[in-house]
Amino acid sequence: MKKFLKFASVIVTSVMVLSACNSANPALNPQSSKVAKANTASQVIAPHKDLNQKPTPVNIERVGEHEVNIDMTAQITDIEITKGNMYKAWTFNGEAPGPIIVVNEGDTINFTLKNLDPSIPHSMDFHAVHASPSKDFIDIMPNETGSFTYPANNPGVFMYHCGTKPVLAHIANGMHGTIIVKPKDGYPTDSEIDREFVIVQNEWYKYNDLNDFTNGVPSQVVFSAKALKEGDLNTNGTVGALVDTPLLAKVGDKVRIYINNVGPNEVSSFHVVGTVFDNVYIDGNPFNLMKGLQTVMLPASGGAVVEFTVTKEGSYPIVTHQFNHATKGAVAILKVTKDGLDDGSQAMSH
Ligand SMILES: [Cu+2]
Repeated sequence: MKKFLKFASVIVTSVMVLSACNSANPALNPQSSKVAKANTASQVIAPHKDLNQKPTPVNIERVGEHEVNIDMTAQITDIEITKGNMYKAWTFNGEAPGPIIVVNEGDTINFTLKNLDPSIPHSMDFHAVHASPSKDFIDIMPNETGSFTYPANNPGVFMYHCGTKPVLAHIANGMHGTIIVKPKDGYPTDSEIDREFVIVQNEWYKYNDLNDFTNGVPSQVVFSAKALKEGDLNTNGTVGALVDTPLLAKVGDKVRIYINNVGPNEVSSFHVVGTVFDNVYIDGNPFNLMKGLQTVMLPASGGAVVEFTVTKEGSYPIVTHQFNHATKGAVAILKVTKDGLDDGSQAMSH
């Protein structure tokens, strides 16, 4: 038994090292890039062919103590999914995953979707709201605009996505993102937190290939960071983005990460190497507090708030512990230094 355990631990360590290397260097995984590239040329729908719409900043405007206007676009924008490999994504506002939306518990959301796509309808399904799907999540036709009003009465970390048929194609092509509904009394641990980040996990498949979306396995699984405030890192679902530019913290910091798995198909087993989660709020609801977790399971669409303390200097890999997916890109690095600034050291410890 002892022997077996030792063997198992060698295997796990090798897989970790390998996966970290692969994800840090997409050039080591050229096959998946090639596949995506080849398909980009063949399955772009004709009106999208020469389209690469410039990202549109999301407009979030508070118009009352408990009322907020949110204006977003559906648009076609090239997203780099591995170094130099662009995916003509169907997006919200030109980002994939889409821009982070933050509202307060109890807000009424006045939502407007402007569909800049000249050829196909799109829509918006916010998991954070109570709505009539057949009235409030309906298709907006090409070059048209639709407005909807609904309440966000539950705090948490929620997915949003396009709900137009076939939903799988719209999500897998890039129309997904995260909305945080801040609890009206905050989280009980708010005053302890030194740094906050948002990490979103999503998958990429062969370009616009519903058969691959349905029956295949993802060619890339990626983490992106979304900016909570001006100056924060904000990335698309690009393999290696959060290894090349690590998240930063200072020794002793209590770190909070809002996490969301937007899928479309896979589960995430969210884990930070070198620490244990002090607090986990499942789906981001303060009522759902769990203590001392090693890994948080996020179903497709699921979210959580995780909090942990970094006690030593070094690079802490953030992964999905489904290591086939980490190998395909779902790795970020949290670099912890004395002063919380990037000391320029190699991100990966090996
Ligand atoms: Cu859509």
